[in-house]
This record gives sequence, C-alpha cells and structure tokens, in this order.
Amino acid sequence: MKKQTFIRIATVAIAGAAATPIAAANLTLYCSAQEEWCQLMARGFEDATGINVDMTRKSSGETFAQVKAEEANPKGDVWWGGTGDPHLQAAEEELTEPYVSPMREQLHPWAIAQATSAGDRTIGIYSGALGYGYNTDLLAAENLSEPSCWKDLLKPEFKGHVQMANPNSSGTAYTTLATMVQLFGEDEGFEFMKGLHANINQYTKSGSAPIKAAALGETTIGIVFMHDAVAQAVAGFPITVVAPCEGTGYEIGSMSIIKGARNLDEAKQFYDWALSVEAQNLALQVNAFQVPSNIGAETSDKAPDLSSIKLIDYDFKKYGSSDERKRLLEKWDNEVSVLPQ
Ligand code: S7P
Repeated sequence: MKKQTFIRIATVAIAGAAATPIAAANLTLYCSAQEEWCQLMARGFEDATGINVDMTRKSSGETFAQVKAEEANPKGDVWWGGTGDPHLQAAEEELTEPYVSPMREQLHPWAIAQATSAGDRTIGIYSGALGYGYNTDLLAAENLSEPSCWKDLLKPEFKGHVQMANPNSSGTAYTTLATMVQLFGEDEGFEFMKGLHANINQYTKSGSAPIKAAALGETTIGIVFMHDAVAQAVAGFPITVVAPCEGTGYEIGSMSIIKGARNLDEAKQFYDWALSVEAQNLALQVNAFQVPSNIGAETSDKAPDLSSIKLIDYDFKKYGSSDERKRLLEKWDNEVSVLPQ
C-alpha cells in the first residue's frame, strides 16, 4: 500500500471513531427521601462512578404507583428512599428484583431483616420514628395547650391547627395510619383517625410538607417523622419536636432495584455504593437526621435517639403486605376522608 493511501485510510478511521462516541453509562433513579438528599445522592454517585443519573423525586406511595403502572415497560432502575411498607408491597407484587449486595454484612440487623423478609427484593437504608412537631410561637399566640400525646391532637382547641399528608401518596402518612391501628387496635385506631380528621386543615401530598408549613407559620402542628421536625428546628424555625406519650411507630427507609431495569449493572453499582459509609455519611451534609443502616456510618448527634423513644413493635410484614396496605387505604378513603370537617 502506498504511504499516502495508508494515511488517508487512517484519517477516515479516526474521524469515524470520533463520530460514534462510546455510549455513556446511565441510571434512572426514583427517589422518595427529601429533595436535597435525593439530589446529593444522584450527584455523589455521578462523582464516584462517572455514571449519569437521571433522578426524579416523588413520595413513597406515588413512586409505588408509578413503578406498578410501568410494570410492563419499566423506566426506572433503582428506587431509593421512602418508607419500607410500599417497598415491601412492591417486593410481594414482584415489581422489584432480588439482589444480595456484598455490602450487606456492614448493615444493622434491622436493615438485613427488611431484606430477608422480602426475598432480598428490598433492603433497609435508614430508620426513623414517627411523631409530630409544633410551632412554639403560634401555639403561644393562639393560647393553645402544649400537646405531648397522640390523643392531645383530638382536642377541640386544635381544630384547623393540624396538618398531615394523605396516606395514599405519602409513606409518612401511611405509617401514621398503620401506627394508630397497631397502637390502639383497628376500631379505636380508626376512631382516632376520624377525630383527627375533624382537626386537620389540609392533607398534603408529601409527608414532610406539614412540618415545613409549621415552620413557616402556615399550620400550628405537623404530623411527620421526628427527624423531619428536627431538621426544621436545626434550620432555626421555632419547632418543638414531640415523641408521643402513648408510644409510636417507625419506618425502615428502604431501597429496591426495579424489575426489568434497563441498566441493571449500574443499578447494582448504585445499590452497593448507597450502602457504603461514604454514601450514607452524605446525609449529614443535608440535615437528614435518620439513623443510617451501615453500622460504620455516622448518626448526627441531633438525630432523635430511637433507644429513648417508646417504639411499638411495628409489624412490617403485615402492614407492608399488598392486601393490608390496600385494605387500610381503602377504609381510610371510605370512612375517614369523606367525613365533613
Ligand atoms: O423527608 C424524609 C422522609 O421523611 O421522607 C420519606 C418519606 O416516605 C417520603 O415522603 P412521603 O411521606 O411523602 O412518602 C421518609 O422515608 C423519610 O424519612
């Protein structure tokens, strides 16, 4: 071959290579924790691996509904965060993929128990207790008594002062409903929800919205996970955090790989990374005060101390089951949400 011809062929080959770049790796992440944490996890994983992350934040119940609706044509790869119950329901309905991460041995037993009870289709990434918070300034201005129990929230003086999310869209609110049923028994638990309904000023879509509203003085009391109330107090708002006197439920925030994930290798990479100390410590940068599932990860000293809170023995198997979750939500829709206020 003449030298000139060789140079021409080589030039064409290089130009061709430049025109068809190697496809970048991608991950579609459905996230159900607080927005800032979701953003940080997405960017943190991109920095750690070079894999592009397309992240969407939605509440736990909404994400469950989306994963279910996309069952025949899955668009998401990993569902990270949000209360464990809808992750367990997704596992039971085989909407998620079994995976045993090599990182599992670094986790607390409660995080591993979440995985083993679901045939390895989900795993615990953090935990936190349910409670409520109130705006101290508003309470004083309205001359209201200081609530310290769940049943205090039923007092007529709190009419129009309490906010919580809708349990259909929000994992926090579903945890509230399931907690009342376990704490007081089904009949009394529903009576409690009906009494509470009379005092509710708004059912929000997102679980943490009520305490953000309380921080801004738009409601007096917000029923939320205690760590979400602590976040507002730490941000400087006049919020008092309450661990209700009767005892309370809690969540095991979870993560699942979506069945039929288009980017399964990247999904497993994210899953392993999200269980690492490095990834779980990112929570501290965004005032996420849940207790992390990796034993070596740091828990903020501002996080509610779960060992000092009266926690019920929350039955995740039962209240995360498809039949029970559907039944309770339907009953709440038919017997509570329709009542006049
Ligand atoms: O804000 C953090 C957090 O409370 O949000 C998750 C929650 O399920 C998502 O919000 P929804 O209640 O709207 O579903 C919790 O897992 C988490 O601790």
